Amino acid sequence: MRIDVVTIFPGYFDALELSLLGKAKHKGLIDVRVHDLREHAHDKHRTVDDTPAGGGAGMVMKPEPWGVCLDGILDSAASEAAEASDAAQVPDPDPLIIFPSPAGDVFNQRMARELAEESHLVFGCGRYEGIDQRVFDEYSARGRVRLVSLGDYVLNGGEVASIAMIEAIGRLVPGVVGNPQSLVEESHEEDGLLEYPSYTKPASWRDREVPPVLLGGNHKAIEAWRTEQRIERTRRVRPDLLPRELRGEPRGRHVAE
Ligand code: 6GU
Repeated sequence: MRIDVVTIFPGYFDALELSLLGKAKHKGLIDVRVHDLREHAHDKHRTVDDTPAGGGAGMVMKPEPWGVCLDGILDSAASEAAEASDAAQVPDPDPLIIFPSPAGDVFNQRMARELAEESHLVFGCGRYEGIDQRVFDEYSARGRVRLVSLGDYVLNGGEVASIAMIEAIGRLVPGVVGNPQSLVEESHEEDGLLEYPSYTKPASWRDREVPPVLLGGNHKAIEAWRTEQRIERTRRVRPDLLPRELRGEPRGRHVAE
């Protein structure tokens, strides 16, 4: 998977070198390319923002540097796809451009799974006052664009949101997570219940014991305990995630997400 990021703060994305995602980069499973938007601002001061048309507080990102930078990414994707199809490989579908925005569709595990199927994602990180609307209009007219939000709160820009999405998506790319079973057992996968609590050694720590069932070696009993814990935890903190048949409501269609 190729991932391009457009930002005025490339340093944020140094974090992608760490841990699993860094390994995936080095293994060539995920090809992350970070672009400094300012390098595409061609005036003396490398200006990327200006006052809002019609007045109001804050600044709006100017369309021209976005146009130059995104055109460059789309052109390079098209020429790499042409080379790849010359080499008799599958041609790349159009990249999907994602603009992190509190005004977007809310990101979740289902969206992460969908996006992990893409071969090329472009993250356009704006500051929260926003990017000139014509940038969205231009690239929506020419290809696929999505506005995606992390949830109902405000960040200063799209960088931290992009990193979160890249991590959630990247770990679903085959080969990135060593044991694929660990992807299945997690919260929000399969049945949509939260995870059970985990313990390790020592069996007693500060007079706090590992639940005896986990030390008893009865795998049926362990599985039953874990399921009960997942249901109770979900009921307590995220009742909205409980499947209908566990909600004490009339039985109906099973909704896992
Ligand atoms: Cl994706 N961007 C910004 N700037 N703020 C957010 C967000 C995204 N999601 C929640 N708040």
